[in-house]
Amino acid sequence: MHIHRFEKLWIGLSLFLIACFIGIVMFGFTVLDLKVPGSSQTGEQVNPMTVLSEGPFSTPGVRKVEEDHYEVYMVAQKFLFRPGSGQPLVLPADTRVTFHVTSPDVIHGFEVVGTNINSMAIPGQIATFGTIFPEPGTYGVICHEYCGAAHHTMQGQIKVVPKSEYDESNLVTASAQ
Ligand SMILES: [Cu+2]
Repeated sequence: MHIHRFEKLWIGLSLFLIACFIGIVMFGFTVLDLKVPGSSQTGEQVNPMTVLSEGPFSTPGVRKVEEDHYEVYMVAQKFLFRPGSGQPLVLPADTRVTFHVTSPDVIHGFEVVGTNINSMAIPGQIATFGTIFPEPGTYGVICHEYCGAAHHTMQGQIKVVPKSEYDESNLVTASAQ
């Protein structure tokens, strides 16, 4: 059977591209040890039916882990972020912050505009990631996964204040867990 040489060329290029894609994925999983969201080694699991009534997500907010390290337990739910909607979530600048985000209802998005913070909030799973806000300022938070009729209203704010002005009296105390 005669195959035109251009056709051979394109078949060859296609196979090469497919081999590259598979190679990159294999490289990521083996050498770089990347994980997909939701694999049991990475994401912590949580029961979406009880997440609002027990555990740290029943009292969402900011907790102090140690000096210069805070963590935020955040619930993304129809159609608000707790904390973040209504009143801004206040965090200190130039300080390590670890976010734990989950959803009790449907899939939501959690994006802090102007930063590289961009995660999904999946019922039953806890998305955990760390960041540092270098400068004081106000950041918008939006949901970027369509989650229902009022999805377009689902937004919040993060207010980053200088470390010296950070008021620790609003922290969620460990005993409230
Ligand atoms: Cu949403």
